[in-house]
Amino acid sequence: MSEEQITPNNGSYSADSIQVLEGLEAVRKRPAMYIGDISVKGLHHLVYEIVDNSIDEALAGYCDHIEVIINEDNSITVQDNGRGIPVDYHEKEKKSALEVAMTVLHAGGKFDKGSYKVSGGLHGVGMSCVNALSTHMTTQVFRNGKIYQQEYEIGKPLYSVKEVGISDITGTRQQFWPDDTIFTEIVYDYKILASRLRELAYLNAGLRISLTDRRVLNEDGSFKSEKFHSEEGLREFVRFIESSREHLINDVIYLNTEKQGVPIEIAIMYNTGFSENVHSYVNNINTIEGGTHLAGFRRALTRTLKKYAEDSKMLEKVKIEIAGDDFREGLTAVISVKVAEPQFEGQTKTKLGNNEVMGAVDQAVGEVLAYYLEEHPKEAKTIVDKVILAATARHAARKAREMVQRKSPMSGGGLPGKLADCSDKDATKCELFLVEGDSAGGTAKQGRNRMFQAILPLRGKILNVEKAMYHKALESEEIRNIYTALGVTIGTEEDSKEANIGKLRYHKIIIMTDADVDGSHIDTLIMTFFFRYMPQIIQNGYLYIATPPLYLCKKGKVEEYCWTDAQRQKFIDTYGNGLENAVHTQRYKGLGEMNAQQLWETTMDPENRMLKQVNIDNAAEADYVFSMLMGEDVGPRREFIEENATYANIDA
Ligand code: 0RA
Repeated sequence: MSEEQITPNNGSYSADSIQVLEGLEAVRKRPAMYIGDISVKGLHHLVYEIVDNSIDEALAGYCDHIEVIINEDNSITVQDNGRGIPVDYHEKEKKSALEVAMTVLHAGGKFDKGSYKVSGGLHGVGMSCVNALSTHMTTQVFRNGKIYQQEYEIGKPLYSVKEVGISDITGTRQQFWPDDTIFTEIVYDYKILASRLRELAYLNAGLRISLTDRRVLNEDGSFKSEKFHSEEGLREFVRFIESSREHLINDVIYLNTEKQGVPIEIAIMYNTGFSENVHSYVNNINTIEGGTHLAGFRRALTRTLKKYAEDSKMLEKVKIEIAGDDFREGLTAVISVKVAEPQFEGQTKTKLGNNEVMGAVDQAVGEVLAYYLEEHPKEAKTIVDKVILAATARHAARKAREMVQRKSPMSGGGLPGKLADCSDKDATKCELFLVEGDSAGGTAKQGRNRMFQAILPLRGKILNVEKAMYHKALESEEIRNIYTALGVTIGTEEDSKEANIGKLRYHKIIIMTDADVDGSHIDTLIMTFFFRYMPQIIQNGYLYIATPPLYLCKKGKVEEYCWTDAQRQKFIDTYGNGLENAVHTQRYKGLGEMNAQQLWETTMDPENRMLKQVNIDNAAEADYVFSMLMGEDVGPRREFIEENATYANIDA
């Protein structure tokens, strides 16, 4: 189809139209520039772009319900009960406001000056991008008692906005079909959408969001569906994250205010654990690299607690220096600020740069925390006691850390004896396999390509860092071996968890364990370790999980590895005949049952292997999941494992 033919408004081929088409072409030529990537992430990002517009309408006070539907054909419908996108005809533009919003890049808000537009996905590129990346899109606006409609193909209107009916509701309804010539994956994942929508519901108290999956029927004939709604906002969010942890104090310290024009909402809890888990958001975007809002929060927390402890003479008998870190052991908090013109910096563009926000957050937290401590002397004492304990433990940890650092390759102490290193020294090419058990480790050492693959066998289960104090973790030999093999120093006093990523000796760290329950447990322990101690490794996409096959199927000369029961059944259906089939399939219960050649072919050879990259879509939810998996409560853990296990049940 030529561009002339689909020019809207009966072929009045204006300069505006050409610009529009060029804009949409740019999006299709470099989609990743606009939506991050063209894989699963980008695919789901399309939904967030559309939902964000409805959230803006909610923040403006005109919308309290957003409905998201995954349709049978993997298209997405988003409907809100806001005012509806304006449809007035623009004399100058020669088209309706709706058409401008749907076809002109960055149009969102152009015709909406006075309003407070702060929401917006990571890339904040608006509905026209989604439109450009969809084979088809239909927009309906419910407004003025009428239903208006326009449809598009790869961003180009099929007709001018028209009335298609009457209605007494208001709102906007969008349906789009992602373009499979753009995206490498076009099947929506319910869990990914649910996780983000749940987060959005917590971040926007009072807003009702529903998600329905029309591809999945419940037993009663209804569609799989969930409703997300939080009246208490961040207070409930922080309780959700903390639900598997033992609380140090029962209260949530909470503030919801505006300072220097910056709306600030913060919820704080303390638990009896040892890690700091602060999740920060700017305009509903998770700022995983932190920034000025986080800095202001930390500054106020340290100053206020320190002053309270000094004024109440609790520090008099304490001989050691108390550092910023000590105030944040066992701290879980969610910080959400709304910034009119956010400046995002950092590697992933999720670090807030606006300086004015630091002072605003500092002031807000200082005031509320000081008031809380004065009003709650019992809780205040409990917190300060924990801070003192943390400082004491930190001194012990420093000794342990110095021991590790003495042994690190940087200081000439050499690599762990169990490590079989690779010969290449270029970290971007090198891989480190963390292998369950000495025996599988031995096989991996024989099977590997020693140019770029290093092997570190781990003895059984590594320490559960979720339950251990920092210096205890550093005393564990397995954990020290991982640190020294990676080549990273363990960090400085102020920011002891920040590994020195620049010194990392491998850019692929691959966890290789048996495909059974114990193996999954070890995967989780190692992931927990990285998530808590070196999150940058996950954020940079350096952490992977190997997937060894479950079966080797043989019939005559034909040999096939199978990763699932379905693949095995297919082999039997193709090559088998009757009952003897089970003699032809060899089940691998562990890595150790494969010889070096088999392990290389199936699990280690970059040409054939399938690696799962570990990434954090939603850090707050990951925080909850890790504490739940590693915590005391059996119920939620079993439920989670039953719902998420992917290995065949080989222990049965
Ligand atoms: C601009 C102005 C008005 C509403 C909207 C935008 C709007 C956009 C979207 C996108 C998805 N849902 C939406 N809901 C509303 C208000 C115009 C008025 O009535 O004064």
